[in-house]
Amino acid sequence: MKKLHIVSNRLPFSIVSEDDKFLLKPSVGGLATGMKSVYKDFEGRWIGWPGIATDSYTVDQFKEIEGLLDKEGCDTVPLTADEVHTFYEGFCNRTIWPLFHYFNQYVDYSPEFWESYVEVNQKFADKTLEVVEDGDFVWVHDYQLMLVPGMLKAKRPDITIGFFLHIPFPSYEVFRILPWRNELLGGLLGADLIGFHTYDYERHFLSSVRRLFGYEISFNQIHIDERIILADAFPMGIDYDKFHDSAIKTISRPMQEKSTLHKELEKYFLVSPDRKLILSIDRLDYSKGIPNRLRAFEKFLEKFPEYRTKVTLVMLAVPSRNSVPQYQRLKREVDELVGRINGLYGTVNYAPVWYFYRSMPFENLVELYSMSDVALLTPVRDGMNLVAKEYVASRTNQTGVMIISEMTGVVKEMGEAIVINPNHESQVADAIKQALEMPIDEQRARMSVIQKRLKRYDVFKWAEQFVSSLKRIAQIQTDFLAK
Ligand code: ADQ
Repeated sequence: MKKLHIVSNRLPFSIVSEDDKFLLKPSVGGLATGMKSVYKDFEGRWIGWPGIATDSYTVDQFKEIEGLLDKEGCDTVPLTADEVHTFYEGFCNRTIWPLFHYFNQYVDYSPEFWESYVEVNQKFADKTLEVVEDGDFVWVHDYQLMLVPGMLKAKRPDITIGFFLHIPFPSYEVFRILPWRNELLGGLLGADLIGFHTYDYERHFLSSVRRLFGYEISFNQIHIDERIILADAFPMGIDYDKFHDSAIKTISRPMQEKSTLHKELEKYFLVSPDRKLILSIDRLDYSKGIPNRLRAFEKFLEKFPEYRTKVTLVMLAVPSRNSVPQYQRLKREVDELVGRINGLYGTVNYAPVWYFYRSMPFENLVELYSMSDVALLTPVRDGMNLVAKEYVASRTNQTGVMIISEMTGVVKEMGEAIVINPNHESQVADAIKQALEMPIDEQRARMSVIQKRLKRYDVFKWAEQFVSSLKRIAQIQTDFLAK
């Protein structure tokens, strides 16, 4: 039987040590959920990095960790602390991430970062080559591993390779800035199927292929000698039922069983029943437009004083990439803005912004989603944005209003939301007022349409459709060669 193997930067487990023993903690992220449904069916392996540097452990300790992962169907790509610095923090997060999110001014073009990217991608490819057998399928994920498809294809033309990019593919005028653009594109073209969240990213990619390499492209197929490569859009979904069912449980739980957070939120509404909550949740990343959002909320309080003391912005930011200077600066900027708004508009028993700089357990996330009247998501650039989908899935009574940036991938599936330009502060301020005043019937009419759409195309469907396209391209290729 042909197998399907997954290759991603991170394995779907993190390593924890307890009483001198190592334990694996499964990841609960969207990718892990979606992938588990496909790779178990195909008896494949998951190849990736376990998130720890080899030099922090003894040889025996690392072997023990590899053994644990092996039992879970995972093959480990070991990385040293130096490689984590130059490959992951370097080329991935200081070169590709800012460039692909249109933050030109943040891009670091250090050649040593690039060299490390090539070496580490080769490590991932070599580990995958140890695992694959004749005619297997391999699904490579994301911007950390764009050279892997080319490295695999060069050694094993018989395998069928899929690649999915979780971040935007920028327009050609931005992509061309990168000194190693041809190498990256060449690496991607080792794949037989290249997937993006949206048709726009696919179009940008095809345009770069045409302009840089001049290959023949018909519709979404690229022809290179005897090969046919397919580019397509697969908007990633979430585990809709998991969020929806948890939200139902959360709401129906008796008071004594409610979490501390839930009780605190209920107290907030007790003070005055016409109080409203606006929610925002993201990693603390400059692509997420957090300062813009705070400035727009400040503008809203300034423009519409009747809402002061009545509306609170609950802002959750997960610490992210702390070693990169731009992230440290962003953290300071956000701290200052929150301080300024709370200083200006706060009272003894009212804080306009509740700011949490930490990760939250799943249960609390669902509580916040189900208790917030408005979700305010203002990325200046975002491949998809799963938070928007999680909010929608958690609205069990179909009320709630989504304000979403037009620069996200998810906006394509949310025409019924209030769509804003995140750089237009007064437009966002007006959108907040519109959301707070939207009649319940209108909220329900809009929300129910989005819910139906997201329930139908969940993360399982997403994975299933990618894999069936991968099989289809393998067949198209075989038929083409047989002619
Ligand atoms: P991210 O940039 O990480 O993902 P997103 O899609 O919003 O962005 O996913 C974030 C996830 O983290 C969500 O599932 C959310 O619930 C969780 N999360 C956020 N804040 C949290 C907190 N404080 N506590 C706990 N959990 C929290 C990248 C791309 C996106 C793309 C995804 C998937 O940048 O554009 O949607 O991959 O392809």
